[in-house]
Amino acid sequence: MNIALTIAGSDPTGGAGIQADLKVFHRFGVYGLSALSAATAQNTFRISAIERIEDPFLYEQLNTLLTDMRPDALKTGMLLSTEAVRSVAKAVTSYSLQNLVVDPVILSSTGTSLLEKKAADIMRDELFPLAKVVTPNIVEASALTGLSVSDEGTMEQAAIALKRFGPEFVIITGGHLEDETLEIIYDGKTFHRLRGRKISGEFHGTGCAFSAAITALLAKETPVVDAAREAKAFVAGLIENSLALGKGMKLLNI
Ligand code: PXL
Repeated sequence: MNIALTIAGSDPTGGAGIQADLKVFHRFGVYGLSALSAATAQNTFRISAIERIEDPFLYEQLNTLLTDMRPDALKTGMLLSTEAVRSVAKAVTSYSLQNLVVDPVILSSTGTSLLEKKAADIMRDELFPLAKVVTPNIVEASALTGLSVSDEGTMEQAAIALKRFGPEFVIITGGHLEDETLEIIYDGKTFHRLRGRKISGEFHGTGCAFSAAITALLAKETPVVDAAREAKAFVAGLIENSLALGKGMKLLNI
């Protein structure tokens, strides 16, 4: 059985974070491993507190897992701190891990910071070079490049800028654009564009589900562009079937 690893924060709603990633891996028939990088207290409308996983406990989790099992692909979500970013880079390098998907989670959908400012720069400079795929949304792409990313042209500019940091593929997700959804995939030579119909509403965890689906598909040796296309269709299905279980954002029915 193929194995995927998520290194991410806990989201008690199950809509995002490590819980969502594991559910997505399961849906794709991939065995899910997980290492916790932070914990949040949250519901569907707010994050009330964040707890750190103090260094070196994240590395301890990774080292112990990886001396035993080898994931075919892995992803990062909320990492919170510089120390966590560096622990992931160290594990990926020490164990020569392949198929790293970096979802540079910077802000929650409710606006809480999930990555310290300095850690965002370190992630871009030290983790992006090790990545097969990075999946910033337009807000994250803006923070990581200093560009104001808001349309197809600026998404392309940001993809070119982020490719220079060394990932094999940059996928900028544009679910937050005005009237359509657009993902731009860039491999340093060619742009691929995935367009979709925008479904109105506030959905929690779409970025996590998208990057987790790509990770699961990479674990099964799917090529990146095919994986992105399939992941997008998967997330669109989750959005269509989303659940209003709480008082705030809708939860994906993973
Ligand atoms: O959707 C980004 C995200 C990732 N990881 C955790 C989160 C959130 C958003 O709330 O809580 C743990």
